[in-house]
Amino acid sequence: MNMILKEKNRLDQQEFWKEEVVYQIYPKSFYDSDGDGIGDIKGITQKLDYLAELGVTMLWICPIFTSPMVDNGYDIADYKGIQTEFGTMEDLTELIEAAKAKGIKLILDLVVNHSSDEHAWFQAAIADPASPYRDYYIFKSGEAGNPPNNWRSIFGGSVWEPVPNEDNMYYFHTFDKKQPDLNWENPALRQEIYEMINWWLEKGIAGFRIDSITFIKKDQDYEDVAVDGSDGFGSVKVKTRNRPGIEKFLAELNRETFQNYECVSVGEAPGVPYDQYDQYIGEDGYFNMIFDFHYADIDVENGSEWFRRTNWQPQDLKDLLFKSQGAIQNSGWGANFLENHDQPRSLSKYITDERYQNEIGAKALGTLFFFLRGTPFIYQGQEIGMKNFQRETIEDFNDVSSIDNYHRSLLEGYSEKEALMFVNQRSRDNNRTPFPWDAAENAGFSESNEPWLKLTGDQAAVNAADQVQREDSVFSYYRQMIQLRNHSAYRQTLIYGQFSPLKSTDAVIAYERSGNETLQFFVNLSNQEQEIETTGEVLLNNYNELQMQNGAQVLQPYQAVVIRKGENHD
Ligand code: TEU
Repeated sequence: MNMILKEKNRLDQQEFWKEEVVYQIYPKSFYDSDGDGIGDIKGITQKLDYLAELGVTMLWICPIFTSPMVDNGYDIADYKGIQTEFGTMEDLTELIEAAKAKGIKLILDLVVNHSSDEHAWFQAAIADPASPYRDYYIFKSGEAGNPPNNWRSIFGGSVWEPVPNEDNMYYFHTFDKKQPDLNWENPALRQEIYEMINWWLEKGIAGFRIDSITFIKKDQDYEDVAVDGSDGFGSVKVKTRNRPGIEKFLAELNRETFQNYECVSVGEAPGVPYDQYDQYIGEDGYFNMIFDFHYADIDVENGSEWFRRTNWQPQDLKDLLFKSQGAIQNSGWGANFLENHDQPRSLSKYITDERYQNEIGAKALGTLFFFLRGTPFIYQGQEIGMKNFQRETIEDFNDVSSIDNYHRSLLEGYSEKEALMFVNQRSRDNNRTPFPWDAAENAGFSESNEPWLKLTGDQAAVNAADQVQREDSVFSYYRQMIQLRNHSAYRQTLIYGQFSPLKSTDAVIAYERSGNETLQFFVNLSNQEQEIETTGEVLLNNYNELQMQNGAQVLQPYQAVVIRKGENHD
């Protein structure tokens, strides 16, 4: 009984961050305002009308801080500086103000598992082993001429990099060698991080998405792990992702920063089992919400190894999605997404029949994720139905992990053609291509004809200018979904209503939200007709009609509908 009461209280509890619709911007690829081929902060400010028209209420901007850009800004050299190619602090202040005037808040990306090796702390740490900054990072001696252990970094190769000009000495990096991990065991380092976070919050940003935060605690034994690939290494995740002891760091982080502000904290938290969601997003959780990757990585066995592909079926996605929603609802609040800057395009990933990797498919997927319980996150380009590209050579890729996965695939015995196929399917560059604003040769992204990354090339078919003015476009459908969630009579139900799964055929994902209304959602994830059982008013439909055949309602291939059952009276 107590449990149920607690649940009810949680559901009723209104919070500004539960009501937002977030739009994720990859600044390098959004809009280039100064013609250097690279998107920038002013470019975002100039496109605020587009975002306001879509109806989003919050922007998450991927890292814009001073960086050598080895991992496109996830390698920070100065946490309080702005990368020159993105603009200046004044540009950011101007963006915060201009967005605020349109009712749009801003959150930034907080990357504190690691810094860049060009950060002043790391430079001091390697210049002098006696420096107080030495202990801001993780240094260890090698074993008989080998690195301290056999852990494989997320971007390939050993996690250990020899320290220049020192004998048998290595530093630790979970990701690229230019991203040395910060040593969270050191209280002085932790205090510097908290001070920096508070400094940003004082500047008027609405909060943070917190990068790779489940990696901050490393098993202190640093022992070898089981080898799991032909490269002779074992995944670093085994000993560094969501490990015992992390709870102390995360609770302290929250206590020293987020908790003291009217702000939102969204943790990137792959690897957290559902029975620990209470600690992460429960009443006294470390974060307001977290991203759950259990279903995002359905097509590959392990998020960072793209050659291990799965043969998933819609029923698997349904099971994972329902499990995820159940766990989140039991504990707190979720951050729902189809895409982000690390994932391929959802149309290419989740719609297995290529003929439906079109506007029908994009709207079906939109319906599937947007009305789940939690705050929806839309990734730039998803709202116009962008798809993956096909590159002919590995030379055309920029992303560090694409290049690593290509070589790892070859090492595992796949041919060059197969390796390229894996990378084309999963490359993080798929979602990082310059945004197609119109049908021009450079897609209106930049005055430069040489953007930093090749376009997808299909801007004639998929571009914002066309999408915005066409009533039946994916953009218009997203706008309708946002209107329905945030500005209609169903707002209370769509934001705060209870989630429950509905029974359906294997290929249909069906669920219900109930608050002061009851709404039902049906999404056919197959190219076959599917019968569903429902009655009520159709509020949203990616086809012109919902057909009846032999007394039953039948969804067409990849059809999605939202049905209003009616009002609830207590
Ligand atoms: O990604 C962290 C990370 O672990 C992801 O690779 C995650 O495992 C995967 O998305 C789950 O499928 C973050 C950033 O999002 C990424 O862009 C950075 O490259 C990385 O951290 C390093 O900062």
